[in-house]
Amino acid sequence: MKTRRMTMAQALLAFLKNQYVERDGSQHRFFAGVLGIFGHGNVAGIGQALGQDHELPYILVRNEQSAVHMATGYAKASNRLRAFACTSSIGPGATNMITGAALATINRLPVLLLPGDIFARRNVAPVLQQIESPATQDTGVNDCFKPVSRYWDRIYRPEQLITALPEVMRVLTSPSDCGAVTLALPQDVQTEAFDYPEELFTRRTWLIRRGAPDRISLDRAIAAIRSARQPLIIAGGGVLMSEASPTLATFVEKTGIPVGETQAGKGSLPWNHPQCMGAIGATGSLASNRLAHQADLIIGIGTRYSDFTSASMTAFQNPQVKFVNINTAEFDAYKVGATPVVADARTALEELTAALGDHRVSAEYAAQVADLKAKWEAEVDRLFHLGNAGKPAQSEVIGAIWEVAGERDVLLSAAGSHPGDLHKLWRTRTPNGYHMEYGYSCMAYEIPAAIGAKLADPSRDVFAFVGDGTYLMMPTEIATSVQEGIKIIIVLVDNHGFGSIGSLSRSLGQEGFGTRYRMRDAKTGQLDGDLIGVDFVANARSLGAHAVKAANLAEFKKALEEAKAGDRTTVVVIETDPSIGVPGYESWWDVAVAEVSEVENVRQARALYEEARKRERYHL
Ligand SMILES: Cc1ncc(C[n+]2csc(CCOP(=O)(O)OP(=O)(O)O)c2C)c(N)n1
Ligand SMILES: [Mg+2]
Repeated sequence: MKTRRMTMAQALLAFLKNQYVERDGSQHRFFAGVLGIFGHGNVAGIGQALGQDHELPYILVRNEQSAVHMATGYAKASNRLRAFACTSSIGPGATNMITGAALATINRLPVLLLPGDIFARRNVAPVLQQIESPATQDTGVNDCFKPVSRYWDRIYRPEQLITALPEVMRVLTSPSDCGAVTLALPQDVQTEAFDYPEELFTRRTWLIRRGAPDRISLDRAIAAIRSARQPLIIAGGGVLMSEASPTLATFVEKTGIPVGETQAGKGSLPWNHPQCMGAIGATGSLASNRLAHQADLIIGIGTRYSDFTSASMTAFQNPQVKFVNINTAEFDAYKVGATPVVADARTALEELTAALGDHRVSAEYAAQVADLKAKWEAEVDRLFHLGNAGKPAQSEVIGAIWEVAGERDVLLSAAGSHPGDLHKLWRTRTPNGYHMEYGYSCMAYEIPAAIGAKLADPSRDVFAFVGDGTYLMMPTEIATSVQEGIKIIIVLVDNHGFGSIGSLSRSLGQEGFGTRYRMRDAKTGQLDGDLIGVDFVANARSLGAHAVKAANLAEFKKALEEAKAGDRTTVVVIETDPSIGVPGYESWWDVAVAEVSEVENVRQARALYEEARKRERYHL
């Protein structure tokens, strides 16, 4: 057997750069590079290997958590066909990645995490940053990655890499098991040499399967669709990951079945497609939510049925409602007592289209769908142009971005009050033009993920929509975007605190306690003094961005146009009036209210809550 003598870290990178994927006949390299920060736990191993071979580019970031977000944003924008690896030192560098790992796994997106680990040799323990256990020497902080990873391994001996790496690739390229993969790399083992088989470094291509549905499941799905009077499709992220948008459009044009979109599935159809009813669920449109309430058949495609999608199990009120779920993951296909169709979205839709022939929904149902669509678009137009005197409403800010954004531009966000507003209002023009991380809804995803999305497709402008809270949590990857010359456009909506959690708190009778960015008042002892008033423009400039504050919508649009025309990362700050929210549309989200309280408002909120919960249903 021909072998090559290399350190474990050198062998790992030599393997990664030779991994390719194939879907629909085209092949390309899977790993775009390595993101990270060096410390004593990886500098001599992975750091040395990256330094001597530059084939896989290395990007130095500011925070390990944001390295993972950047990688995840990249993978999402690449429909899981490409990924990054992330390297960290041991201890805090490693544990900084745990939030990112959870986010990637929840969203079923591939990232490879390579945290450094304590000495396998043990004789010098406890080493710097080692957590000790009196019960065992076989534990460390990297064990915390286990519940947030789809595959987890620790490489105690250099040869263990040979059997671990195929598992790593199987999971990262799996349409059903995809998520974060963690290989914990003890700092001494990274540097140890071994005679690796040459075969480990030959080019290997992983087929991204398009699984076909089995005949019996498909027949049952066809029968369910044929007998349904008011069917509704829920398009989830799986539609986009499968690149099934054109197939879905053909299917719904032929059958007339309307489509509601989840956060991850938004943009499955262009906004102005006649069957596109917009967002569904707790942050859904009136059109989708009305149709969901009455539907006798829900066809869930690539959806996890999160509580935002099911409106905490209140969305589907027809006593006869049935479900058909098309999903690559058996786990999701079986949810809500559905007829499971375990298959790739595009393949299943092609087969359904062929099998259904000229089957169409009734003229009466088609008329209701068209009417709801027209009313909903009029509502979006209204919210885009409220003509609010004083500070603009957030819906007007969204409208202004939409009017400036080009056909293929990307709107990206994750947490705050705007994900709900954007889910309802953003008019997605092209697949992947709406990039919302709403599995983990993690503040601080936005800026690094926007860099990742831009890296995935530099031909599209990426607008990262962030609240003042999110910005203050992690603005620092702006420096990375400047370092790499990767332009992103950051829209910073300043409403002086947590608009989202503030209004949630008020709806629970709690008066927004602890959600405003105000000084502690000496008299009251509470955070109800003057506004803190952070200078966001100065902050963004200090990190290297071009930054402006817009006083009104006209200035805001001008600043966005300049940002689009320019080549520098730009932050555009605008203050909004938090008192003008986007309404809810016959939907609900279950957040439990205190059962007993001294406060009358809380008691009232609890009474309403108990009433609303009565609509929650089991679908078995
Ligand atoms: C990392 C993280 N911490 C806490 C939360 C809970 N949370 C959701 S939205 C929000 C407030 C966000 O404030 P901001 O970015 O200003 O947006 P706004 O709500 O004002 O629109 C918080 C604290 C979260 N989603 N992520
Ligand atoms: Mg805010």
